[in-house]
Amino acid sequence: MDISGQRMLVIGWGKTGVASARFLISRGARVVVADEKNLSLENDVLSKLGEDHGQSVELADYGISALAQVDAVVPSPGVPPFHPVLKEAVKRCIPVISELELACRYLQTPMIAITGTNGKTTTTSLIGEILSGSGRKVFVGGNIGTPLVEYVTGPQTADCAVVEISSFQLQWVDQFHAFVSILLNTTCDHVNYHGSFEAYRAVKERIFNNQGKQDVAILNADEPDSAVLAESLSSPVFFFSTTKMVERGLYQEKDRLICLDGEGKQEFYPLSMIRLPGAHNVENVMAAILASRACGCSPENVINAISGFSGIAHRIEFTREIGGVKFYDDSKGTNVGAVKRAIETFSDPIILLMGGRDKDGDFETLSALLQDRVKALVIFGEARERIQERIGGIVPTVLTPSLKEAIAAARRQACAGDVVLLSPGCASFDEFADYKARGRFFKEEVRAFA
Ligand code: UMA
Repeated sequence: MDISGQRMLVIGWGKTGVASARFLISRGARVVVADEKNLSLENDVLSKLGEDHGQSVELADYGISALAQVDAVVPSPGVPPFHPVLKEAVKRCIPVISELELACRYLQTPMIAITGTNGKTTTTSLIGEILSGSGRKVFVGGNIGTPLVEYVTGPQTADCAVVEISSFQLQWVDQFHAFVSILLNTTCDHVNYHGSFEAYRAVKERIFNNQGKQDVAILNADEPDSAVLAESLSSPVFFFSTTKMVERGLYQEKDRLICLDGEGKQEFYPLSMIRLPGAHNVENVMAAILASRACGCSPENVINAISGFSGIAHRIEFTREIGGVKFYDDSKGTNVGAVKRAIETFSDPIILLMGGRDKDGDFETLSALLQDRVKALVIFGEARERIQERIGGIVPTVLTPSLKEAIAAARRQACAGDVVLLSPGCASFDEFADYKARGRFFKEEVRAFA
């Protein structure tokens, strides 16, 4: 793909937009930027970079007029597929290329791609740890933080790119290809963006696009649609399961994991090596083992890295114990599936903090679990009325406008032996810049308790 001299419209001036523009400029393209926020490119480093290449980054109005004389559009992941500018671009046959697709067209490093509703970040980080512990030079990025296009802008010196990929990033792909692709699970999420669960699931399955016999697909055998999906793939499929034996892949049997290569060879991994809490993390670890073994890492290196991995921030992260009450930050739990997994991790009574910006979550599917495990529910933020309608009152419920008040209310309700769990099941954007800022705020508040 030769983009030199092409006029490219970048929509969204966040992490992805800035990184995409930098890449496009470095390849000689002319960049036009539009964002729903008012932008000023004066003093912006990229305008300078553009000038160094004999041109400046232009600003366009945030509307269909931005498409004038544009050769292609690069939307940021947060821009939904039904956005009027994208719909119009499709109508006019102007190519729409996601940042991931753009990066893939120039990527010279083999890629391991990880998607799924939950567990992506843990699995991606763990694969990164195993590969670097095995002496490989690794780029770890994508939805986890650094866009892939940023890596592609540089000298591409890694042996392997381990890339967390969201459904948003898979929205506008075509030539995307990874030599190892993992689909961890799919439960209801981002319906307000994709339009339906089916559309969301179909986009997630693009993680296997363009795979062939020399590639590896990794699937969760405990997911209802995996067997049908496996039939449609051209790459060899490795399954993982915590509930049943699999012919090729990894499964849990009592206190160990058994790995079968499909040709009669077996390997064993002790469950005691896993320091992460919850059954869902056993799944994440199994997916990481399969991916690392596909890359040639030795079982010893795999076990060493897993034994040393204690998890990631804001993912059921222990924060503090005060007066016998344990506080956990699961701010990254932005959908109902993640809340379920977080609740299932604990056997102690839970005071659950949920709320934020609703993503059309199917909160009612939590009802039985709330009854079983949750002592009280504190609902906060923009989504509080909707959550109240769906599951309020199943257990004692308190509504508060903000997270700050929710934390104070949870503390009042808790007594020794309880767990206070922030697992919001919603996006953070009503009160915070992102889930990390929300998690940091929770931790600061809890650590400030007298
Ligand atoms: N914007 C528009 N119009 C829109 C939407 C956004 O103009 O319709 C503008 C905003 O004003 C802002 C910019 O676009 O200036 C933000 O773009 P973005 O929302 O795509 O976010 P980025 O900063 O580019 O970050 C993205 C991912 N964000 C989203 O997908 C929403 C980050 O994932 C990712 O880390 C980053 O790229 C690098 O790859 C975050 C996320 O919440 C963690 N992801 C979702 C999730 O995990 O559930 C998918």
